[in-house]
Amino acid sequence: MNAGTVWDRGEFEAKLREQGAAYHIHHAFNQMLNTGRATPGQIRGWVANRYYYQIAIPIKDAAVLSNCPDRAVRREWVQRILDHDGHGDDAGGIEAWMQLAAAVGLVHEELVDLRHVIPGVRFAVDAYVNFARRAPWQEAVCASLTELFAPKIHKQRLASWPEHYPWIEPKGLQYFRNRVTQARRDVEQALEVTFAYFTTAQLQQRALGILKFKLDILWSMNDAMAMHYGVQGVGNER
Ligand code: AHQ
Repeated sequence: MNAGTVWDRGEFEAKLREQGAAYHIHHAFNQMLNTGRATPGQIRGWVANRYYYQIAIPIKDAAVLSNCPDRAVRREWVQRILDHDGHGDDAGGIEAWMQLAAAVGLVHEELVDLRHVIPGVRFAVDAYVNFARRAPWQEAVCASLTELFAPKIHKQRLASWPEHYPWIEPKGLQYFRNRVTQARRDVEQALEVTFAYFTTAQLQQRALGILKFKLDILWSMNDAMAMHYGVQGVGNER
């Protein structure tokens, strides 16, 4: 607890980064995926369920924009929507996720009709979108800071999937390649907003609680997928 004292930027960022211990890279389902123990069925289930998260991100980001009166912030934040929906010649991240789905053997129809999305994933994703709709826009920005930890998980997939899952066409992994740099850029803006808004000891504790909420969203998505598709391997230390 920082009862009374306000952390400076460095201390505050360090406290945010400490929360990485609860990031879903440590979840048994993700560890199974990234250590080559997943079956094609489990990988297809993960891709189909994470598609629901991916198509929710632009909706979530549009909710942030709709609550944000600051034009300078909106000018930067809007890039997130373009990254996913596409813009000009860039087909965008949702299209890249469709390439991933095709590469793991999902038929386009069964991906986009969401037939494989399990209740726990749907509820967790909807909780994130609804949070962004009703919370102060700065709190929704803070929630995106789970991306502090995202480059590592994308790089982990890029390093391990080709070796463990040679049956997945390499171009299917383009989404992960794109996100390594996009996540880093996203985090820069989200940290600036967070440092500028969460300026008291109490607000900084609120920021940690918001990040924990989003970490729990990602964690519970993996819990639901582990229950539904099974998970072989290590337990879930958190
Ligand atoms: O592909 C991901 C993505 O576009 C985003 C946007 C961001 C947000 O606004 O909350 N978070 C996020 C994440 C993506 N991929 C996840 C993964 O494990 O592939 C990680 C996730 C995140 O760390 O929040």
